[in-house]
Amino acid sequence: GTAQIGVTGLAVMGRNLARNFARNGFTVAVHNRTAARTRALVEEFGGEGTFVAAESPEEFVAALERPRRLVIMVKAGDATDAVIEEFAPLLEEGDVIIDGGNAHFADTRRREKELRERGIHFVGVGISGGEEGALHGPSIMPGGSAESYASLGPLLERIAAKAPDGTPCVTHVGPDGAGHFVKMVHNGIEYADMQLIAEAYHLLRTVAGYSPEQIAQTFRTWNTGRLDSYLIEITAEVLAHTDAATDRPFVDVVMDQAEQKGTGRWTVQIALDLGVPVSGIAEAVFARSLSGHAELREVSRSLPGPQPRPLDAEEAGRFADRVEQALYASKIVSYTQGFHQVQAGSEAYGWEVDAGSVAAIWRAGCIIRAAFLDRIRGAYDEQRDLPSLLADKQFAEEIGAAQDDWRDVVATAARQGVPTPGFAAALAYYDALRAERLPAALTQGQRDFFGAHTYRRTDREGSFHTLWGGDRSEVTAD
Ligand code: 2AM
Repeated sequence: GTAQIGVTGLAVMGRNLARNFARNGFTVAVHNRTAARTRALVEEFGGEGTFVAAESPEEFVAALERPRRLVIMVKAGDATDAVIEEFAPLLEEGDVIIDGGNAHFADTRRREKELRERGIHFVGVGISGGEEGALHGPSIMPGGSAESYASLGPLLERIAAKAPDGTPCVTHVGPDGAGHFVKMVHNGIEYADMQLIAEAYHLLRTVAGYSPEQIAQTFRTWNTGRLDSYLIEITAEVLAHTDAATDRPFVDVVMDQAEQKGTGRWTVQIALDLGVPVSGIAEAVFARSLSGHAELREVSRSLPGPQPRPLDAEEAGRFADRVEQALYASKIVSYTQGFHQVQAGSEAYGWEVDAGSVAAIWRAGCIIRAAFLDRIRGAYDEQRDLPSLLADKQFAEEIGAAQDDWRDVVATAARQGVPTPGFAAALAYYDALRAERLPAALTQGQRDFFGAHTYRRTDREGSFHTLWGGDRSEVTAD
């Protein structure tokens, strides 16, 4: 065969990815279970490059040069396993199967191991950027063996988004499931970013008394500063949009029940397993879930609370500035938590993920792309084993400078009855980390009291237990 890459599964993501490869000069074999989609792709977009349309799996495999590189773009889950089982028997040693779906990294680890035992490389690739990204340049997070990356990397570098400094937004994240893990955390951070922006909007609307159009303008201004990001930019677009049918702000006619597909939930589930405090991401997932409980909200609507009193124009302007500080500080915390999870996953699975490279490939192409990520990359460049983003001097200084306003915003929100779980959780994380002593000491005492779970002391090595039911003397445990 002559095709350097093949794509099977030609729904919109697969089709756009295939077109991206073709537009970058690669010969692309294309295949789909239902051949009509394959024909439609070549008919509509054949002029963009060189496609080899294959009607059967055998034809598809035969169209690929060796070692074969075969990208699967089907719905994550059983379909992925079905397609792997369809193609794996047709492949030879050294060939590479690439899963570009949103697989759970544990599935990717299982598939990688099974296929490795059959001599086939399996690369789970996180791809972010949606349909547009797939076509014009996504952020690409490949796992799998270093050997497979040597064969695949040069192709991915061509189709990936380019960061402002020109570097492609793709790197070999680490072995087996590392790519899908990092993509999962990316989505978790995305949930947190979106929740924080939503809280900022809610505060500007209720406390500052701004209209959606005024808030759109505020976000546009913020987008020229340190919050410069894709999500802030599209938020302004959404807020400025008017519903054609009612002539009302679009945001006022949309049902206020947020949905989710699952990657945010996975991030939190895995964080719980790894013992990583990703409280901001968790609050974002719970906020979506709470919004969807219509009956619960209905029966709670009459519960008492303060009536927010809108501020005058000058006060509102000052408040908006404080919200910007709160949003930025909370965002630093979200990324601190997300990168903690990346590093914890890397340690648990022996991936040796380079956090700075992860920040670097999120600078363009993906949903959380932001000027901010170049600063995170810089922090890790300066200190490769940075234990926490908050340990970086610049971020520590910035969050310190924001903290007064941040506290004021959280306090105002509580007083006026505006829910800000993201801002508040981020601030609690910050203060817990700062604390000289935490009440965890008391928790340990309680655990020892009711369950003889023992405790350690600040002044001596070892584990201890107090005879709470007896004379309350202390004994050495273990
Ligand atoms: P289809 O066009 O034949 O439905 C997204 O659903 C893409 O994945 C589609 O291209 C779809 O093919 C393909 N797909 C879904 N489930 C599949 C399966 N079990 N086997 C092969 N292709 C599948």
